[in-house]
Amino acid sequence: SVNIENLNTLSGLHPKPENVKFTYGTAGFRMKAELLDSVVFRTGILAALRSKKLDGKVIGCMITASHNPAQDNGVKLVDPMGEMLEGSWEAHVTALSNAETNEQLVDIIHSMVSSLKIDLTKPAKVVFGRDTRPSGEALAAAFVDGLKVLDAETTDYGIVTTPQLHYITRCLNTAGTPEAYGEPSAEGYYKKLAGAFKTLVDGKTKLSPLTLDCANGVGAPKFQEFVPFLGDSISVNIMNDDVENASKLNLNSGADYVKSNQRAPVGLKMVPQQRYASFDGDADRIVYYYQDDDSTFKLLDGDKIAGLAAMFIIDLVKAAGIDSISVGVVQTAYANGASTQYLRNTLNVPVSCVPTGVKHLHHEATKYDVGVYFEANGHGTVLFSPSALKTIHSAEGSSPAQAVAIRNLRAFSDVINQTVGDAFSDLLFVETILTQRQWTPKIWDQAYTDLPNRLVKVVVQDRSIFKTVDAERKLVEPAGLQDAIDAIVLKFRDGRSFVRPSGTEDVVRVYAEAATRPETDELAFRIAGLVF
Ligand code: 16G
Repeated sequence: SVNIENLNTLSGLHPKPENVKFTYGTAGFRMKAELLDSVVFRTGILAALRSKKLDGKVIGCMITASHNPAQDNGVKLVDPMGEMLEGSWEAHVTALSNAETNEQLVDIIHSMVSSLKIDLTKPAKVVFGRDTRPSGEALAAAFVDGLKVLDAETTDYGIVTTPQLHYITRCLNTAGTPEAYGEPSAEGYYKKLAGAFKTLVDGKTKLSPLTLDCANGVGAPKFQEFVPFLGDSISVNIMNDDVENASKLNLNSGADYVKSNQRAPVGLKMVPQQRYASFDGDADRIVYYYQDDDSTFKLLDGDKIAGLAAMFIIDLVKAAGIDSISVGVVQTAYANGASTQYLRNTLNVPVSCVPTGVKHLHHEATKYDVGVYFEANGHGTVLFSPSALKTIHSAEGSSPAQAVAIRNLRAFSDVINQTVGDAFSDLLFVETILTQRQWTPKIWDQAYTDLPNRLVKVVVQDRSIFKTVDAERKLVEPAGLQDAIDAIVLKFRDGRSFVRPSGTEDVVRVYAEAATRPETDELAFRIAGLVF
């Protein structure tokens, strides 16, 4: 059983703040950093338990609060293949984090051990990393204390992007197997991605430089580190790369800012028809944008990236002569209606809609041979099923053109981080496609025209009374509200609107789209009025 004395001593160093209720949500625990010490300590205990439960498989932990301001931090766990912590364990880590006394903590651990049949004599291995937030170092130390409770073996990967930590976790767990994913280090990651990218753009005319806003986060030093591996295959001008000055993190910059405000980040003077991209604070999300000749700002968001990727893969699979491989796309209700139409009617691919949050999209995407998944906000990636990979790797092609397409498909599957949405990897595959086609951002944008849309936050007394079904597109509670919404939506051309409680903030979100900007604004306003 657990060494109680040891636990009491360590836990005493990380007391739980009073009157705070913690919840492991869509993106782990995330809040003001000063409240997180006990939570991160206990997350360490849980990570060790999870590793023991999985027979000593390596569990990952990332200390980050993504696009939140500098004073926040957070923690999330990574399962062995690089995916998010299994859903049923979210309740266990939530329970541990809320134990008020050491006795309760011990009780919860013991009841997990017995109900989940965890063999405590098994080894535990846990790796961790963090973003550039100043609070990260002390929280990492708290995490290590948690690991000590169960004598877990650990490696500190220091400052890394979230997707790098996911990648490393998968590499460690697959080393020496036929599914080996790569060398478990930042360098191994750079080599793998850069090697595949160079194959994909080999012999093509290089595009004009890309300007990359790194939100003054971990993406900046890490992309700098990446540049030598890419050599002269791409040119990127990095901006918003000040990680010394913590208060600048995500401030008026980054993917979330650009997507929400539909405008350039601070410090950027846009030039028409040039390419721009923004990472978020932990580099797991990206959006592109450009300025049109009439000075309008044009966003190329996760939906546009998904459309581009699906278009390219469908063509490549055809060119390779292996169109037995099916391609599907996964979106959420936030996907622009025009993007869904484009995917279904122009590309003729199946589209599924799932609730918000990367884990839901990721899970659904594994159902396709090649599953492209993106949230409109720029979280996403492309998953190749084991059987699709096998087909791609065993195909030979009966003409030189087919052989080239097969080689490209293989490299494409390597340039894409299969563990989680990854801004570096997404950037490289977008750049691959634009380079292969010699497309400007404007040409990419012409696939379809976004319907005007509006997202409104409504502060309500109790967001837990809002219950949704149908991938969050319909409300079942409060009773009658959905009928009222439907009656209003009907009056708007191309109208669509839904209401869902946020998973990360104490608000309800209202999304609306319609044929024109004024109609969209009116629709959003009227639906918000119903919720308020
Ligand atoms: C989290 C999710 C993100 C989602 C957002 C929705 C992950 C890694 N992150 O940040 O995918 O878009 O929550 O927030 O899953 P909301 O529930 O407040 O609208």
